[in-house]
Amino acid sequence: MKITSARVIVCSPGRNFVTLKIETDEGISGIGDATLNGRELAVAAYLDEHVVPALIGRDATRIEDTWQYFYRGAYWRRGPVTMCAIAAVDTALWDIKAKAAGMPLYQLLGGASRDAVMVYGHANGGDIAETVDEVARYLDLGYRAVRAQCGIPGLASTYGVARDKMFYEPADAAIATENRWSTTRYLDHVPKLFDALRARFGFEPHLLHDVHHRLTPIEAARLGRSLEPFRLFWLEDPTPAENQEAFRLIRRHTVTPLAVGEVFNTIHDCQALIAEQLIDYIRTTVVHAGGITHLRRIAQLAELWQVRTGSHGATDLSPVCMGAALHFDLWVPNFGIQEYMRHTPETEAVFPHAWRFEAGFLHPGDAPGHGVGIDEAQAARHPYRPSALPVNRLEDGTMWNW
Ligand code: KDG
Ligand code: MG
Repeated sequence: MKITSARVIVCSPGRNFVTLKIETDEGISGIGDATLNGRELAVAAYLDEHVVPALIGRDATRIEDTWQYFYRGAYWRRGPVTMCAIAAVDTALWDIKAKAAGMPLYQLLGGASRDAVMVYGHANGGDIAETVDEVARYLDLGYRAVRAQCGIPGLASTYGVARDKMFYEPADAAIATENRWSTTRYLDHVPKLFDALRARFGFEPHLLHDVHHRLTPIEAARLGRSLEPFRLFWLEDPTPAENQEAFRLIRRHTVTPLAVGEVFNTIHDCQALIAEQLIDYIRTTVVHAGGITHLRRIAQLAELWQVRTGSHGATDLSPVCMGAALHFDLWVPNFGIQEYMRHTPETEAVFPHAWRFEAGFLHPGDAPGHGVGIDEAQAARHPYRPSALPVNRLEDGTMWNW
């Protein structure tokens, strides 16, 4: 089966998405997500200039060889732009192979390891009372696991707290908006939030929290310890993880489970964290970590060390990534949880999909392939809009991590 065309489709149905569509001489086509939030056109250009010309005429069934070709062949290994481009090719080729086999992708991977995939939703509010009410809303929708983020007294805005509750979109301006941050205010406030949540809902629902890379290792250790009475499912990205050794310090001080990896793009980024059992959940996902082919390697390394998967699934990961991730999740033996942020109705119209939500779980559906399509006429109605993620400064103006 030969690849006859490969096209990059950029659209913005409420937010930007980059999609690669690969067509073959047997009339079977597949799509892959290549969205890198705030840097979308860099990946689109990488695909157009350096990947698409080399795809034409290749055997669409040689997924592993194609992965190696673009990884080793670039010479400049790793990095988010390269790995997103490789992921898009890889996802589209798995989609094609599964369609050719007449199977849902999870069957090709080895079949279902569970009935459905537990997901967590995002509850957030300007203050504790509002966040508690939002968690209640998610529990009413059937969620078993909810991430809770809350405004911090004295800070005008903070990560994870949205104007539009169901469809949080942080990349909201062509030039990055500037937020202000105070670790002191944050560290004092977060335990109060989880105290209130456990008082209202007890210990049955899983509760999660994302620190979004904002603490130093010792501050992260303090937060982890102060949250222990509230038994979080996980504490995410407590400190920037390019310094993997930092997690040894955090681990020495707390048994709060840790989740890391949404900004990682290869197995090398997480190798020490996994092999030293410094984390409990690895958050790499299909689009940012080289597609199904590479994510499978990461998950299998993690399985050796009893680290479970918890793939990133924010709104900037398109429904195409979500569909592929759900097939992966249904199969992967060491599955933990899947993040699920709902997409807007405009996005859903562009990307019709087979997956379904029921009682806090998602199932990828049984359509052949990954079960997500693209309506190109709908996509054309939503042209690209420049939009950047915010930046963050300390109260004295020092640049900080957003
Ligand atoms: O593009 C950045 C977002 O994907 C990120 O801010 C979301 O941290 C995030 C999460 O856990 O969903
Ligand atoms: Mg996160």
